[in-house]
Amino acid sequence: MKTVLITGAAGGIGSRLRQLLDGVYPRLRLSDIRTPPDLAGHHEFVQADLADLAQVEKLVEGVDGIVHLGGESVEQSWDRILHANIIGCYNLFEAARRKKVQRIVFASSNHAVGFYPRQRKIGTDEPVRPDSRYGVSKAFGEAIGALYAFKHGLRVTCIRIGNFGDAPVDVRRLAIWISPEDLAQLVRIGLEHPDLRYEIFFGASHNDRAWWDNEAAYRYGYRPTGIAENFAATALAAQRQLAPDPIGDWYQGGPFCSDEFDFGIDAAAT
Ligand code: 15L
Repeated sequence: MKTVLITGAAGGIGSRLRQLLDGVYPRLRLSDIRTPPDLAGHHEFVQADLADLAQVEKLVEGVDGIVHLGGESVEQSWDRILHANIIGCYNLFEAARRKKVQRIVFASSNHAVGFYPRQRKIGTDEPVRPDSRYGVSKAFGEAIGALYAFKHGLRVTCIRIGNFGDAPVDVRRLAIWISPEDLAQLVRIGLEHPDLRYEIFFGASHNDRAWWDNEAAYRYGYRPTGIAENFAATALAAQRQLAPDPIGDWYQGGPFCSDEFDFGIDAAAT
């Protein structure tokens, strides 16, 4: 990989990843709909709206690999999700095909499978169970990734990011936390591993309370260094201050599941 593009480079994850990948690849091209305030002078920055295919084609020209973080990062109206996460994601893959980009790492989310109960351990071969319009857009991204991998020969990695941050801060996040360094490690597997065609990984650190079997990532050499249990005392104390959320506390997606939930509380047993 000589030139790597990061979309969504102004966001929380994008800002950390561009620091962690600085110097790993000869050139980083950064993009977002808005200019990051802390842009380092030696990086190329291209402002682009991913919903405009012509802009995206220009953006990916000359790029070897893409880390696609761009789009809405939480639940939003259908209109906003459609624009940024559905049309934007399609344009990204289609422009990459046209401009012969070799690899895409797609930032999927745990919300693609948020409606699995916490008591059930799942692998990446279970059907999706999105918990929001946002989660549906992530399942769409995984599906379009498979299409472009198997029909057009791109190498695609979808990372179902759990909760990204320096530490897990409550019970849910003790199970799904990923440190910035561990996410960077997974991204590098996606950009570099020679055998990879299409894979879905869970974006999680070494979490003893995990609800996910991340065997696929381990098979490709992932060795997380973040250990959630090191933060357990603080996270459990913080959890005691939170109001109970019977639906959100039952399902893996947490508040994304209880938000707009009108199915009846008895439904929360499957
Ligand atoms: C996500 O997908 C979001 O982008 C992030 O803001 C968090 O809400 C995270 O999931 C989570 O589930 O905690």
